[in-house]
Amino acid sequence: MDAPLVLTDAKPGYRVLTLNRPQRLNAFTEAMHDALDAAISDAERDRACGALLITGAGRAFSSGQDLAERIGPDGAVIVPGEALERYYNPLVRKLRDLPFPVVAAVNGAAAGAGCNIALACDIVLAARPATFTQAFARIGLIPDSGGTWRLPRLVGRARARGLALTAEPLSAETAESWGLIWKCVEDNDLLPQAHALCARFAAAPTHALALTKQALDAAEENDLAAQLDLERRL
Ligand code: T3D
Repeated sequence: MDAPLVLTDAKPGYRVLTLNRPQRLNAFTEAMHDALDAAISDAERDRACGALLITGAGRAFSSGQDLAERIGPDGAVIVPGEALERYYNPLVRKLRDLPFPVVAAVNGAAAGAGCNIALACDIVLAARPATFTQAFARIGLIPDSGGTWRLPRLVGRARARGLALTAEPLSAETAESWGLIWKCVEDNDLLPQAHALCARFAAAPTHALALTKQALDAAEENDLAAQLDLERRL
């Protein structure tokens, strides 16, 4: 029997989802998208779930879209126009809308959509050897999965352009110093720290954390007056 494409582990108060195609650096296939979507929906339905931890099996977090799935019979690369709307965009929206915090434990390379999915999580912890790469420019694409929206907001115009236009990998240490991620930690500390955070969130008032996520997301668009109103309302 084939191994599950996403491993689910239910811990007290939170769930761990592990992208599980290590031989392809956890590249996303349509089947892995379906498995991840189902696992996230299960977590969302579980009233006892107060946080989600997402990580990758093996030496990478995710290398983005599985490029082998995009090679047509004549060897040409096909990028179906609907792929983003069908898989990546719903995933990003779903992560943002979850009513509890999502922690990404980036254990190794996070490239292409794999990078932007990690950055769509609420808290990004990365192991020191991890890298963040907007790999798109190398293969004639533009950053997707929210990259063009999120990067300038996280690291500013100059760094966003540098990352997106050069497709150079960024070390976890620099990612932390630029404010792209929450923390870079030693390799051995990554999962223990990610679990500790999720356990802390699971013990916290979940609804308040959900509304905090909502307010911080709205702040990306609101002026101060609108944000003060929103804070009062929430
Ligand atoms: O079509 C749509 O749906 C549009 C959406 C697009 C979203 C995207 O994500 S586009 C961007 C796709 N991703 C990339 O372009 C990244 C490709 N991978 C890499 O640049 C490198 O693999 C890494 C920097 C991530 C890691 O490099 P390294 O040297 O540590 O590992 P490697 O040797 O390159 O990879 C190991 C194996 O994984 C290798 O296979 P092999 O030779 O052992 O049989 C490699 O081909 C495979 N692999 C890595 N990434 C992918 C992949 N196979 C398929 N798709 C991948 N994305």
